[in-house]
Amino acid sequence: MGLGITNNALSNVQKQKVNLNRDALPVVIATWDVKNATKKAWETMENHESSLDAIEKGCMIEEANEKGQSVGKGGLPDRDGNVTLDACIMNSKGDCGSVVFLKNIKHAISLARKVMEDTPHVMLSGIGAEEFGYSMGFIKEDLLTEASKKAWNKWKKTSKYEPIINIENHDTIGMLAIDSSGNISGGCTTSGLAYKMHGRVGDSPIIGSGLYVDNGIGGAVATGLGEEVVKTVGSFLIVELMRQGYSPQKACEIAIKRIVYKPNSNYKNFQVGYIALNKNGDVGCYSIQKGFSMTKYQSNKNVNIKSDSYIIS
Ligand code: SD4
Repeated sequence: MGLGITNNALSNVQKQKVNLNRDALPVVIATWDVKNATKKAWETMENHESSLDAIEKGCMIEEANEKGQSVGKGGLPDRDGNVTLDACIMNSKGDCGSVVFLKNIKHAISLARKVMEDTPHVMLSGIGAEEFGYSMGFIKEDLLTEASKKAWNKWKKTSKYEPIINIENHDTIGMLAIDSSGNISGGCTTSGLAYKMHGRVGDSPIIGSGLYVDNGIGGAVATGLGEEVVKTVGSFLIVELMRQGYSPQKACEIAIKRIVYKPNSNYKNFQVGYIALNKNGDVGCYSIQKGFSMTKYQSNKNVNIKSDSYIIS
C-alpha cells in the first residue's frame, strides 16, 4: 500500500477525532450471544461511567455465569482437571493489563485491570497473579463446577488426550465499548481451550492477539483457536487495517483470510472469529466457520448478529 493512502488514512483519523458521531454512541459489542453482558456494559455507560468500567462489569457477568463453560467459574478444565483462566484489558489511553494461567480467582478481567492500574507491569502469570489477587482482596474459590467436572470425566473416557477445538465449544468473551465521549476500551476473558495441556496460554490475554485498542482508530478482539490468532497477531492487524482506512467489517475479513491463506493452513478444522469497532461506532465481525455471532448494544437495542464466514457451506 502506497504512502499516499497511508497519509489519507491518517488525515481521516484526525477528522474522526474532531467529528465524533455522537448520535451513534455509546456502543458495546461482544463475541457470541451474551446479551446480559452487553446489557450490563451499556447500562454502565448510560450511568456515565467509562467504557473501561463497562468492559469490566460486562465481562464479569459471564465470568460469574457458571453455565458458560469457556469463561470464569464453570469453565472447562485443562486435560488434568485444572481450570486456568486468561484475561486482558485495555483502556483508551493505551494502557493494558493481563493475567495468564490464573487459578482459583473467578474475575480474571478485574485482576487484569488491577495489574494495569496498580502495578508497573503488563502481565502476571500463575501463582504470582493469584497471590497478587489475594493481596488485592480477591476471594479464593474452586472454579471447577460439578457440570464441568462431569464433562471432563466424560472427555477423558473418549479422548485421545489431545486438545481439540470443537467449533461449538468456545465462547470466550471479547468485548469492545466506546462511550459517549468517544473513548474506547476492550477486554477479553476465557478459560481457554478445553482440555488443553497444563500451562497452555492462548491468545486471549496477549495484547495485540486476543485484543487490541487504539483510541484514535478502534479496537478488535478474537475468539477461537488462540494459536492461530497469535501466529497472525490478529487484533493488532485489524486495528492497523482500520488505520489504513478499511471498515471494521473488511478488516475482520482480511485478518481471517490471513489465517486461511497461510501455507498448509488447516483452517477447515478450526474456528477463529473476530469482532471490531471503529471510532465512529461502526462495527464488523467475521469468522472462518459458520456459527459465530456478535452481540451489539447500540441506540437502546441489544441484538445478536450472525456473522458471515469464510466457509459458507
Ligand atoms: C484460546 N481463544 O484460549 C481462546 C479460546 C476461545 O472460547 O476462544 N474459547 O485459544
